[in-house]
Amino acid sequence: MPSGGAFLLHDHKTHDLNALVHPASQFYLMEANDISNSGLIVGEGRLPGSHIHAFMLTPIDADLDDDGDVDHNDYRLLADCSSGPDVPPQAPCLFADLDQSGTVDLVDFRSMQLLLTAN
Ligand SMILES: [Ca+2]
Ligand SMILES: [Ca+2]
Ligand SMILES: [Ca+2]
Repeated sequence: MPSGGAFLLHDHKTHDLNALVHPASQFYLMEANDISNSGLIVGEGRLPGSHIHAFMLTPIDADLDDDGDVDHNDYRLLADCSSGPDVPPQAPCLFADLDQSGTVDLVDFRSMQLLLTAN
């Protein structure tokens, strides 16, 4: 594991941005340079054996029922829409595909777990 990394300071806690990257991605975030008002984060990183690339991280909105928090109700909505690794979500469940990967699967559950704000 290379030294350094990209971190976000939020609510007096340090979050390792590399822990939030899709597990299947081998992209390593080396440093975060800026964050926009809407939460977009830009910085530099690289793939194994590759040159340095700029990255832009797009925040995931896991507040599925739009009530301002991410809790068990949002989790239930996601569970109801879970389609498995190779099955595209049906129209009413498109919102549950948090990472826009085309399926509602364990990666979306993991994303939501990281974002849970209440229990
Ligand atoms: Ca909610
Ligand atoms: Ca709620
Ligand atoms: Ca997904």
